[in-house]
Amino acid sequence: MPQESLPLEPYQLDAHNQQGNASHRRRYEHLLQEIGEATAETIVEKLIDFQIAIPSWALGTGGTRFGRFPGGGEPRNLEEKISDVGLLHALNRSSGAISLHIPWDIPKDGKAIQQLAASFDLKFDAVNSNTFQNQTNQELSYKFGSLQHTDAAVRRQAIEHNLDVIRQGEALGSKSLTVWLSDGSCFPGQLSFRKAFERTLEGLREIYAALPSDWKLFVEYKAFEPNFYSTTVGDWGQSYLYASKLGPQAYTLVDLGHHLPNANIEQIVALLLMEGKLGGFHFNDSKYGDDDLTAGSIKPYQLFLIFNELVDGMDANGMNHASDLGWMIDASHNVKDPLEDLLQSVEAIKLAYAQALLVDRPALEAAREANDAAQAQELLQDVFRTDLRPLLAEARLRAGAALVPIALFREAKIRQKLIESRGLKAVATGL
Ligand code: RM4
Ligand code: MN
Ligand code: MN
Repeated sequence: MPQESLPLEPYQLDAHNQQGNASHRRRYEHLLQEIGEATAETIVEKLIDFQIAIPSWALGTGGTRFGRFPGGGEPRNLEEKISDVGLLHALNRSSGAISLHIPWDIPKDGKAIQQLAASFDLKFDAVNSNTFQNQTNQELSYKFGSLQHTDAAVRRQAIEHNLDVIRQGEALGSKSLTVWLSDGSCFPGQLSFRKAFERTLEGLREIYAALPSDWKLFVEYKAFEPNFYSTTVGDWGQSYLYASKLGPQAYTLVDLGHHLPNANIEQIVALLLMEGKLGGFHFNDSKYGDDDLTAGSIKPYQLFLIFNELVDGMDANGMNHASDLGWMIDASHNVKDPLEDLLQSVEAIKLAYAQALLVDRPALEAAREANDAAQAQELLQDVFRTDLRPLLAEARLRAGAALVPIALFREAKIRQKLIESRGLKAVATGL
C-alpha cells in the first residue's frame, strides 16, 4: 500500500493508538461487563466488515446555493479525491469505497484509476449520472427536465448520458448505477403528471436494458427541490412503481434528506425491505429539508430506529449486512472541514448500526405481541442510551485504524499538510 503518499505516516497512527490504549481498554472492559463478551465479539466482527462509501463530491466544502467557503487543500482532481478517501479509510478502515458523480469526475484512464484506488484498498461503489445540470458543450438544456422532457431529443441526450455512465462504471468495477432526477414542475398546470411518468419510465427502461447482468439500478426519490410543485420521482411510492415495472435489477434508493418533514423513514425502510425492493442508502441529516448535514448530527435517535428496521428486515431476508445494500454518505456543507465531517458521519452510522445489533429482538417481539408499548420503548431506549463507542474503537484497533480518527487527523496536522501540497485556493468539483 502506498501509505507514504498519504499525509499520514504509519508511526503516527501507532503512536496515537499506543497513547490511547490504556483508557480504551478500561472503557472496553467496563462495557464487556454490561453486554457480555460474546455479544461484544459478534458486534465488533460485524463492524469491521461494514463499509460506507464516500461520494466524490463530498470532499470539498459545498452544500448551499449561495456561497462556498473552501478551507484550502481541497482535492483538485480525481486522483486527489481518491487519495482523500484513501486517507479516511486509513484512519477508520470503514470507508473502503468511493462513489463517482459523472461528469463531475470523469476517469480518463479507467484502469489506472482503478489501480490507484486498489492501492488504498478502495472499491468503486455506485456511479451516479447527472442530468440535473447543464454541462459545458452540452447541446440541449435540462431546464424543463431530462427523462420526462416533452422533446424526445432531450430525452435521448439524457438516456445516452446514462448509458455512458454505465460504461464508465464498468471500466472501474462499479456494480450499480444511481439515477437521481430533478425532473418535475414548479407550477400547477405546467406538466402532465401521467406523461411525465410514462416518458421517464420509457427512458429508464432503456437504461435498465443496458445494465450488465450483475448490476443494480437505484432509483432515488426526492420530495422537492429544485422543482417545488411536483417531482417526477417524488417519494418511495413512485420510486417503487418505477423499480417494480423495470424488473428485478431495479431498486429504490432512500436518501434520508429527501422526505417531507416528519416522514416515518423507518417504516418506509421496513416495507421496502419486506418487498425486496430496498437497494441502497444515502446518509445525511436534516432539520428542515435536504440539508445534507452530518449523519446523526440532528436526529441520532431516528438514525438508530432506521438501523433497527434495517437489521431486522435484512435478517428476515437472510441478507448480508455489509454487502447486500449500497451504503453511502451523501452530505456536504460549508462550515466544517469536509474530511472531519465525513469521519463524524461514518462514526454516527456505525454507532447506530451497533446499537441496532444490540436490540433484544425476541424481547421486543414479545412486548409487541403483548401490546406492551412501555416495555418496547424501554428496550429500544435502553440500547440507545448505552455508550457503545468502545465497540467501535475496538473494531478500529483490530482493523488497523485509529482509536479516535478525528483526533489523529488533528494531531497529525493533515489539513495543513494538504494545504501545503495543494494550495489554499484549491476547490473541488461538485455542488
Ligand atoms: C441530490 C441527490 C443526489 C446527489 C445530488 C448531488 O439532492 O441527493 O443523490 O447525487 O444531490
Ligand atoms: Mn442523494
Ligand atoms: Mn439530496
